Amino acid sequence: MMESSYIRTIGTAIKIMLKGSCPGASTIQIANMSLSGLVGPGADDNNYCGNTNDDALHRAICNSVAAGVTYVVAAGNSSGDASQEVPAAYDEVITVSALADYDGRPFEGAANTCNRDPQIDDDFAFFSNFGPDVDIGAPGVCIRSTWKGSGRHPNGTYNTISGTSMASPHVAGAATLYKSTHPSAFPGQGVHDRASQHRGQGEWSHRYV
Ligand SMILES: [Ca+2]
Ligand SMILES: [Ca+2]
Repeated sequence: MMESSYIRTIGTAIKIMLKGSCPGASTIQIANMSLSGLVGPGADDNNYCGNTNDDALHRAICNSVAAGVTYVVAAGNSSGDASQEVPAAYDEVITVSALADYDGRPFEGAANTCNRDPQIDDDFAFFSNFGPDVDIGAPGVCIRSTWKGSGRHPNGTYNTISGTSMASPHVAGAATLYKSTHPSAFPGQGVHDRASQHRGQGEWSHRYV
């Protein structure tokens, strides 16, 4: 969970990127944000992009989306409504909940692959945020990925963890593939809507679907 100072710092980083002072900024088309900050009701001032509640992060993301960058963000791991956390609450981003899938196949039955989380195959992750702000769900339980370096592995290693931070990169990858074959697709009318259309039958509006 982020503190407000970190949220402001990320907003500033996005603004710097937009100004072109970040190397390679002009080539960025998809951004994954595996992070969330609990801010409570009113986190999203809806179509006003943070201008009515002085939300610098929301303003920065809206400006970036307007410049053509698609944002894919973690819904958050508070087992609550995603509207309480940012950037998950913003309507301009693709918000991703987590589900468990241990075999890449539909229908429950595959065994838990990390034995740490009491989570049934093909079920909504117990820790995942939910609600109308969520656009899509993706695997986020027992996910093996790269991990920051420390101790015996100063240059980085691998780890298996669970969280919506592990789910959003799946969607960011899919959005990147879509963008690669639809280069003119814009975040609002293109990539975002395409992701929402393919979210399946679940509405992701309740704790479990
Ligand atoms: Ca919202
Ligand atoms: Ca499965």
